[in-house]
Amino acid sequence: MQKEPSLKNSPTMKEQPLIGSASALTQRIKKTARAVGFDRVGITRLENLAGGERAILDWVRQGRNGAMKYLADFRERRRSFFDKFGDAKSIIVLGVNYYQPSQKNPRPRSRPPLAGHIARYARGLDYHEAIARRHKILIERLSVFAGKDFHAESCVDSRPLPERYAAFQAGLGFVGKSTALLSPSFGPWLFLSEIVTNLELVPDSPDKGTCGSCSRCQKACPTGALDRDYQMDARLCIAYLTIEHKGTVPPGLREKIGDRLFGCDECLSVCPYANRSKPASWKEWGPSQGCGEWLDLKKLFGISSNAQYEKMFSGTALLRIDRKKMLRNACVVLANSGKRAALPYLKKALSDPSPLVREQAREVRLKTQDPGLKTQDL
Ligand code: B12
Ligand code: SF4
Ligand code: SF4
Repeated sequence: MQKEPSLKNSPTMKEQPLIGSASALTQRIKKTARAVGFDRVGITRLENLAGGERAILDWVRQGRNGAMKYLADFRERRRSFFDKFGDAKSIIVLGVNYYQPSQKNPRPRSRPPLAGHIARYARGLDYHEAIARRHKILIERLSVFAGKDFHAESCVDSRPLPERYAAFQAGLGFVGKSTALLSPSFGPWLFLSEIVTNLELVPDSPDKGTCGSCSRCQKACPTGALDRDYQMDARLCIAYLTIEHKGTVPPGLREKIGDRLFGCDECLSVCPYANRSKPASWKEWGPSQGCGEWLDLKKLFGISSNAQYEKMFSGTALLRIDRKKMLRNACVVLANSGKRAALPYLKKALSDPSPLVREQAREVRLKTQDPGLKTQDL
């Protein structure tokens, strides 16, 4: 497990400011980023993002963003971010491997009898926080040698940047038909983030990889969300339905969610590039951190308030949603389990304080794996 670097270990001010070419500065930045713990680092220029920005606008025009308003507002958010920044020139694109092998038979984290599956990216600690902490260290270190006018902004997920496109341009990998950025070294299991800066750096070349004739992800997607090459309809994606979607899960999609309680990894797991995975080195994604692969649905129904939910999942990405959305998802997974043991929890959900949970419990129907179970049992 890699030791987390600290500000204390950073180079001292005794170190001389670098006087040299953009190429030497670029190399030094890359070396520093690797020392801070980033598995992949590449450089692109602001003007190289135009293709990715157009793709987002076009995608939103087709309504494929569903209710994700922050993507509908992309153009305005981008303008405001870069106007405020002023002289942005280069983008340092960083990749962090988050792959953890599925635990075979761990105790006490084995699969509970009524369990919901958590996508790999959310099993450890919240990646936004973990990556932002390392960005802070990296920016501090860069400011020692990058010159007195150095200016940088940290971007993890929420800034108006097409992160996959930026990573493709910076040579970290290529965008597959699943829409994921596939790294030749780590497959699809890379978190992406960027440091936007006013430094003149030497850009890398875009990655040349392709999917070829493969279409495994499109065939494996349970809901048909990958209906076009390199583009998804987010309204159908289980990651969207379990995290971003606000109402009850529409019939027809509910059943396809299966046991997925938070996010979905199907299109990533079937990808041939997934075989390139290596266990992550950041302790934040280690097996002793976060919530792990399975959540006990019975325990979820014991959470009576948002405050209790926040306390239970503090520091994890599960706080991207609140208690009511988590219990909505749990109702869907319970119903999909088709198990008689699910009934008491669905009955409890019918009188939950949240209208969303009550509504979802009413809408779901237990699958009839057990011939004795009838809809009226609810
Ligand atoms: C909104 C969003 C979602 C939405 C929509 C996803 C989507 N495919 O658009 C939902 C909620 C469904 C989602 C799901 C997931 N997400 Co998400 N998401 C984002 C977010 C915030 C914005 C993405 C966006 O703008 N989408 C709009 C589309 C149009 O843009 P795009 O996918 O970025 O790129 C398109 C174009 O640029 C163009 N393109 C780019 N390069 C190239 C090259 C060529 C040759 C071509 C033809 C096209 C092309 O095609 C791409 C696909 O349409 C980003 C962070 C960010 N700021 O970028 C994270 C991000 C994309 N998500 C991420 C992750 C981890 C996930 C999940 C794996 C989580 C999970 N397990 O449940 C799933 C993966 C599902 C999937 N197959 O994409 C990572 C992806 C890392 C990686 N290695 O790819 C990101 C980058 C977050 C991060 N900081 O690491 N996500
Ligand atoms: S994350 Fe799941 S639902 Fe979404 S596109 Fe991939 S396989 Fe389909
Ligand atoms: S599964 Fe095949 S088509 Fe899909 S992203 Fe991976 S290589 Fe590309």
